[in-house]
Formats: sequence, C-alpha cells, structure tokens
Amino acid sequence: MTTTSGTNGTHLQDQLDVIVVGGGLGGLYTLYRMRQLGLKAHAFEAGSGLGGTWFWNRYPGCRCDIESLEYSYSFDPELEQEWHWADRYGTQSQILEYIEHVADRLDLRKDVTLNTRVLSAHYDSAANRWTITTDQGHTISARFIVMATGNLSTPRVPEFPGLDGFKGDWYHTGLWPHEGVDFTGKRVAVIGTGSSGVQSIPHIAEQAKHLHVFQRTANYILPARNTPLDPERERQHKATYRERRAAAYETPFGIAGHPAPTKGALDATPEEREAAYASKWAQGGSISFLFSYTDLLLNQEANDTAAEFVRQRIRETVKDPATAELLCPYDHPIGTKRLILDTNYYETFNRDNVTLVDARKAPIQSITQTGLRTTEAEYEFDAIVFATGFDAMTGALREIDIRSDTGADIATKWVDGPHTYLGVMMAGFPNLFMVTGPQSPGVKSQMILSIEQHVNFISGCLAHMQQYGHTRIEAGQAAEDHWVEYNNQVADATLYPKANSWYLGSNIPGKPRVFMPYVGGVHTFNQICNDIAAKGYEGFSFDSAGAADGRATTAAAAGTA
Ligand code: N01
Repeated sequence: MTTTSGTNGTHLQDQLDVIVVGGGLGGLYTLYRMRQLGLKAHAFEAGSGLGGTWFWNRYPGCRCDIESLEYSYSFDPELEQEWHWADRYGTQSQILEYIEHVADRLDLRKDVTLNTRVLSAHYDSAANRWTITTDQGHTISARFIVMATGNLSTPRVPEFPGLDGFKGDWYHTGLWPHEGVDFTGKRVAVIGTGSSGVQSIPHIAEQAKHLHVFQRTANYILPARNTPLDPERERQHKATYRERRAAAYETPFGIAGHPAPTKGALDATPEEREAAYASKWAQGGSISFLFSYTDLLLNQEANDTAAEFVRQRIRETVKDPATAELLCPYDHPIGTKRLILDTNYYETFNRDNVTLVDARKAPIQSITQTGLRTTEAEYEFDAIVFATGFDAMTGALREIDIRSDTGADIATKWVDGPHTYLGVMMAGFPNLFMVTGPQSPGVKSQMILSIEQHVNFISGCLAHMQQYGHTRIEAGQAAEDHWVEYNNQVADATLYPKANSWYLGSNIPGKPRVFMPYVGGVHTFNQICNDIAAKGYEGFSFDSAGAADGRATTAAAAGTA
C-alpha cells in the first residue's frame, strides 16, 4: 500500500480536501476551481499525459466537430485572447497542445498523478471521508471526491470470438498508439462508421493497399468545411468574445452565433427548404444545419425533409449507385445520433482501393487468424481498426467500485440506468460530485462550456458549505427521482429516442436502454441550476459535523424543475 503520491512527492494521505478522478478538461478545471476555494485537491489520471479524450484519441484525422474559437475554456479572458487556433476546427494535437498550455499556465501539473487508474472509491460515513485505491497501490482519502471521468472514455471492442488469435495488428481509435500507425501497402479493415470511423477512413484509405469499411448503420454526415482559421474571423470573434461566451449560455447547445430558427420546416415551400439546407451545407457544421428549422428534432415529417436533402448529396457524390444507396441512412431521424462532420468521407468511396461492406445484412461473426468472417464471406487483413465506440456516459463510473458504508453501491443503483440529480450528484453518495454526469446536457452541448458550468455549480455548492459550516452534502432522493423522470419526459418529447445510439446505451449489449443526456438545452439547464443555487441548493441535503442543519435539510426534500 502506498500513501505517498503526487508528481512532486507530496505526502497526500489525510491532507486532501478533494480527490479529482481524471486529468482531462474537466479534471483540470476542477483543480483550478478547488484551489480558488482554498481547498487542497489532487487529481489521478490513468493516462501518461493530461488531456483525457484528446490524449487518447490520436487516430488519423481526429479533429473536433465544434469550432476552435468555441471549443475552449472561457474562464480566462486573457487566455482566450492570447491563444491562436490554426484551424477552424482543432486537430487532436492542436487541442492537446492547448490543454497542456493551460495546465502549465495555471501550474496544475504538480497536482496530478499520471499513470494511475482509480479502482475504488469508498465512503466512510462516520469519518465523512472518501477513500480511493489505485492500480499503483495508493490508498488515499479526502473529504470530497469529484469524478471528472469523461463521457466517452471507456473504449469498447465488440466481443468477437477469435480476436486473440488474429495474427495481424489491431487498434481501437480511442486507444491509438502515440507513435502513429503506417498502413502503407496493407490490407486494412475499419469496423464502425461513427465519428471516429468517418474521420479516420479517408486518411487510412490514402495509405492502405486496400481498405474494407464494415458499416452496420449508415449515418448522416455533413461537411465540416475545415480551413485555416481566417484572421479576420478570428479578430472579429475575439473582439466580442465575452459577449459570445455569455450568449452561449442562452442557447440549446451552448454555442452562440447561430441565429435561432423562427419557423418550422413544413411551413416553408420545398424550394425554400432546399435553399435553406443548401446554404447550411455550404457553410459546413452541424449546429447551423439543425438550426435550419424549429421542428427538425421534434417532428418526423419535418425531419424527413432534411434527411432526404442529405441523402441526395450522398447520391450526387458517390459514383457507384449501389454504394451510394448503402451509405444513405434511413433507419433513424437526422440529428438523433451525433451528427458527424467529415472531410472527403463520401468521396473516399470513389477510390478503387476502398470497398464498403454491409455489416447489417451480413454481420461480423468472428475474427480469424488472417482477417474476419461475416455470415456471408471471409476476408483477409493485415490490420483491423475498431472504430466501435465507447461504453458512453456511465461506463467510466461503473468501472470504479463506488460504494458507501451505508449500503449504496453504483452497480446496484444504476442497474436499470443512471440515476442522478442534475448529473452532478447521486442520492446515497454524499460529497461525491460528477462533472457532466448522465442526465446533464454535457454530450449534447459544447462540452467545455458544460464542464465549466458543472464545475462552477460544484464550486458554488462547496462555497455554500464553507459559508454555513456544512461538512456533508447529498442529493435528496425525491429530487433525484424527479430529475430522472423529468429527464425522460424531455427526451420523450423529441425524436432522439428513435435512434439506436450510445445516448441510449444501445451500442453495448446488455446495457439498459435509457436515454441518458439531458436534451432540454444548455439554456434551460443553466437556469434550473441557477434557480436551485438561489434557493440554497434546493434538492440537496446538508449537515454539519454530524449534526443535521435544519435550514438546509428541510429544503432537501423538495423536487425541482
Ligand atoms: O463511436 P460510435 P465513435 N459490428 O458509437 C459500429 C464523439 N466523437 O467513436 O451504429 C459492426 O458513434 C457502430 O454501428 P451501429 C462523438 O460524440 C467526436 O465513432 O451501432 N459495427 C458504429 O458505426 C461520437 O458520437 C469526435 O450499428 C459495429 C460504430 O461502430 C462519439 O464520440 C470524433 C459493431 C461506433 O460508432 C462516439 O464516436 C470522434 C459490430 N459488432 C468521436 N459494434 C469529434 O469531435 C459497433 N459497431 C469529431
């Protein structure tokens, strides 16, 4: 057992106020905010470097689908003025460089232990402390624990029989080798056509002798139209950065600069619709496309008009009609899975060295020593790339043995899907916070804005506790139940649940099918959080050094939203 940790060799045991799990964008901002409260916080990160998603996902073509000027921290006005983004959409290496710069600027590295995976987190109610164990043998405790574990941080390779015996090389996009992979002259398979597959396929196709793409579900893919960042656009954006950041909180996706639509698709003529979609298509990006009309995510008939527009673009681009038709999505409404932005994806299927395989008609049965077998055919490959996604939103938390001595454990609590209050806390787990946990808008928003919003809310809770001398905070059961029900109602009023997506957990066999993100919008969520804070953190219970605090605990039973 080790009780000493920290890259600076600090003796942490019994000195910590806050354990932070994760050294990505959420973990780093948490460290910064905890310091501002005068709390001693330390983060544990499984990777050998900082950056979370942007540390691990190094596959060729990896790039953010939110524009660089938006996808950045907003808390430091000088930083946002000083930092120069090279491209309209940041590449993985550009974003990682930015994160590392922020860590250095704020001197955060000394409070992060790398190469260390947290295995368990147990709460001792008498001591009112959380104790973690790690795969490096640490046992460390603190008063609070903040899970900044990410939503797409648990890569999953489907359990195909035979993978162990494959004689070639295989990779998962979310665990890409740091030294890169050279596919030159190789026969390659890519399995999966979500964002990771779509971004990597054009690059792999340029190198491979032959590339087979195994597609189970066709997706809606819009052009990114990435370019070097236009200096005039950067200047204008930076001149109004503060206003833009504030305005982002008033929008559904946490991204300003996209005028909200004012009419429904079915109120427009076919010619008007075509012109509207074509203009958004030419601009590039997904938010502006979804903002063409008010009802695209609410009304199937309206949605069909946008979906057909995209299918027409696919048919225009892909020369072989059969391949084009296979690439056309029909099985879910556009926008109900994460919209994908591409550069040259559809064009890639015009190459002689690329073959699209219908893995729905003929599912992959097994990996063989020399390739893979579907229900229809056998293929030989030198390398297989699994772009098969993640156990999203709940996977990283469920991998940690989180329990309390009062009987709560996360495996039991979430057996039928996640139960949280605001995605920030869970009844039964005092003093444990989540950053953009399930049932928060995180993945349905500009992620960094949601991280900041959540961490600011957590900081507000802790400042409130400092002010009133509380030592324990817990989500009330009634408030949590109400939030879960409300979350489901909001999702059910949209078309989102119609798609088999990782939002629903449907990509993981056996995972409960529950729609996990909050889709009421950043603007609504932020307002709800502000109202809850203004009411003394309504829905949470507090007590002080073991003695219940009447003022706060009475507020605890109330539901919200
Ligand atoms: O994963 P996915 P991802 N046989 O789950 C297929 C973010 N992200 O890593 O749809 C055959 O979307 C699966 O098929 P199906 C972004 O939020 C952002 O691509 O389940 N195929 C699907 O095609 C994104 O949404 C960026 O039928 C199998 C694919 O694997 C999220 O991460 C970049 C299969 C998985 O797609 C996840 O994206 C990258 C099987 N047995 C990621 N099992 C940007 O910012 C699974 N599949 C741009």
